[in-house]
Amino acid sequence: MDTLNGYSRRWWKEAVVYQIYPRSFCDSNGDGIGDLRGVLSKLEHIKGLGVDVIWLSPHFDSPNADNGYDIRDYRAVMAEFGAMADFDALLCAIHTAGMKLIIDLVVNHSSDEHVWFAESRKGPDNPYRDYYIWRPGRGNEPPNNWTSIFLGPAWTREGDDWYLHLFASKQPDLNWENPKVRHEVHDLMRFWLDKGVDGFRMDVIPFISKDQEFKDLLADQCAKPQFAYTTGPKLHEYLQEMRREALAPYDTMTVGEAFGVTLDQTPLLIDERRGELDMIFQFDTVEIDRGADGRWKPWTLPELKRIFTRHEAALDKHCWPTVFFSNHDNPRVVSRYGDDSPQWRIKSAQVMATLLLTTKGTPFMYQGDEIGMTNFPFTAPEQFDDLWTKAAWREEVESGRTTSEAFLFNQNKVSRDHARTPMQWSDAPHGGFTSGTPWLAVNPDYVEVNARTSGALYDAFARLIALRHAEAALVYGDFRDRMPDHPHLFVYERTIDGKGFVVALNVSAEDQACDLPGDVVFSNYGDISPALRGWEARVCRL
Ligand code: TEU
Ligand code: CA
Repeated sequence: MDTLNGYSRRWWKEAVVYQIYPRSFCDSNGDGIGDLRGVLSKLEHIKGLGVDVIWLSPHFDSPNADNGYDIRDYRAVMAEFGAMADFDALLCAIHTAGMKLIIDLVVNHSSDEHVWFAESRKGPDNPYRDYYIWRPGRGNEPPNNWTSIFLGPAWTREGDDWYLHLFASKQPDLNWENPKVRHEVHDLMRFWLDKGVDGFRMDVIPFISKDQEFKDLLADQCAKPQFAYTTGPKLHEYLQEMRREALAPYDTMTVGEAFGVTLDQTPLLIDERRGELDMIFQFDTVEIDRGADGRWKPWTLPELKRIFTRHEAALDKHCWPTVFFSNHDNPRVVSRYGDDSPQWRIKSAQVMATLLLTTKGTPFMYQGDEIGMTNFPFTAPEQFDDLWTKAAWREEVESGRTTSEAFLFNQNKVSRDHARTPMQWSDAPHGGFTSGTPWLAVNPDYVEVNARTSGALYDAFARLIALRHAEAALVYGDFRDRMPDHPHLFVYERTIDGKGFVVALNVSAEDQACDLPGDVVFSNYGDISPALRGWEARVCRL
């Protein structure tokens, strides 16, 4: 097998992935909702970055309790997004443009409006009863103390029994213990693979196996139950079966959303000799600003840098990491890790782009990163769409435990809706996203922040992606942090047998002295100075 620096060479290790949240990307018909024709109309914008793979967030028929992460029919396209013919046309155009498409596999749970659940809830004798997880309560109390990630009990009562939902009550968990359920999943995977999709991003996949004892969470597990929900006894058996039964005949890439998986557990999911997943998303970079209670907390650069060193040490050459700072569940990169003031917005977003694209692991960028979109300035609870935020409002504010000011302060830091406001294509009304009324308000900064004003950032992405594609050391090279304790500089090497690059990032607005080689292959400043200037990014050949 072809190897480089001890790694097996794979197309998905060398790829850069661009995530689309279709609802908010581009609306082609003026109904205020992004759609597949809209995506098709913007393929040149994506292709121009040089990305290799598009990941499409759920495009399936759904009542949208959680914007498509609650699927009613796994084989149908969401009506607002178009028809199957639009999906086929999009897939064909993506392949013609030399890119690949991965889709979202959301099979820990379905919608409660899925026909399986409509049957299942009819009663204990229904043939679909065992497609979901029903248990008797403890008197009038739920079967155990498990809580939903979206707050409140993870069980809802219907008749004498309760059904399990680790997310919203409209997202009942599928019963993977039932072989019929597993066959259904393999079957629907083959349905999309036979159409030609190139793989899957798997939603909360480590939650699929449940310990059948359904024991109570211990007191110290309750604040972050995700770490308990990923330890089901048959997880690895199910993933190996999925690889054999569904994926094996196809040339795919898979990436599991590993919410609640520790770094120690990671090789069990991605070691290539085990035949489970190709990659997972590890949550440490995006949880750097979350406290033990899940609320926002300040973070420091040395903490962020340590994550990269930890990954390098924990994952051997049979494992392949991912890098991401954004997705549809997170605030905007530039507001969170950079400086979204007019003076530094582009430069600091370029620094984060440089980190994303020159460190170890397959990089995942999210729509709007390339134009430096910022967090939305939320001022009132009615502005939020996310069901999680609405649940938090009820649980925290309506109960009197938190003031609305404190709630808004925190949500302005952490809300998932920051990522979900529509793409800002131009300074036309609603940022050029729609000719109608957008389903979620466009960020009011669209006049200054849009695809037309942010070319310098888009170009930096394109140059960095081209560089990564040209230089094997930026993909397969070892990672070494040169100054782990420096509070403002992130300076690291990417080398194979001592040859490669040093990347220097100034994560501050002030000049920072730094000794670097003179052979500069990327810079976000027009000239080279002895010190690194505010939010300067430089890549030098060693
Ligand atoms: O996310 C899992 C999930 O729990 C995240 O929302 C996580 O809590 C958050 O990123 C922490 O900051 C997946 C999807 O990505 C999300 O959009 C869905 O709402 C959820 O599963 C349920 O399907
Ligand atoms: Ca539309």
